Amino acid sequence: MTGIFIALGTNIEPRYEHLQEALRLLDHHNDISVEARSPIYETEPVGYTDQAHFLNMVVRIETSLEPLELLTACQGIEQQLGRKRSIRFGPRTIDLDIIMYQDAIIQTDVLTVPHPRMHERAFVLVPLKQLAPDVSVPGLDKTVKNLLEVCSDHEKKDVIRWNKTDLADA
Ligand code: PH2
Ligand code: MG
Ligand code: MG
Repeated sequence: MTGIFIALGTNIEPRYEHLQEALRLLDHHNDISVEARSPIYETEPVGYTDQAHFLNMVVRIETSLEPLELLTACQGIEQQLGRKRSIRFGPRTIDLDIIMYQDAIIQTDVLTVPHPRMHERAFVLVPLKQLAPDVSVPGLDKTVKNLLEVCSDHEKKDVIRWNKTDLADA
């Protein structure tokens, strides 16, 4: 069984609180339970680089929601946390991306699963590997571990374990 995985990212303070609140709202949703969570990582922004560092993590959930229903639930949580969509790939209070939904391969205007850029993003693969190193990514037929092996060292060094105690340095 592949599992259902959601990647979380935030780069607007208070970042840790945004992660906590998103996890709370996910788990309190009637049809979603958070089964496992990765450690938190502090990561260099990818894509649009002139922005603050992110905190990223991945969770494995169980849900009776279909993928598009799950997308709606995730967007609802993003909105509750006050997300405003302006710059593509730009700063965000919270981003919840469905990265895998069991063995599903989905391509619609609003949702692509597995996430189309997950295979090249160390900020997704590093936390995902903590939960599911040997899961094969649908459509790519490579495991998470394999994908991370071919990810550039440059990308990987930009993903660093973060602890709540690091808040003291902020
Ligand atoms: N999300 C993006 C764009 N760039 N970079 C990092 N490090 N982490 C993210 O979550 C992230 C990003 C678009 O969703
Ligand atoms: Mg995203
Ligand atoms: Mg998103």
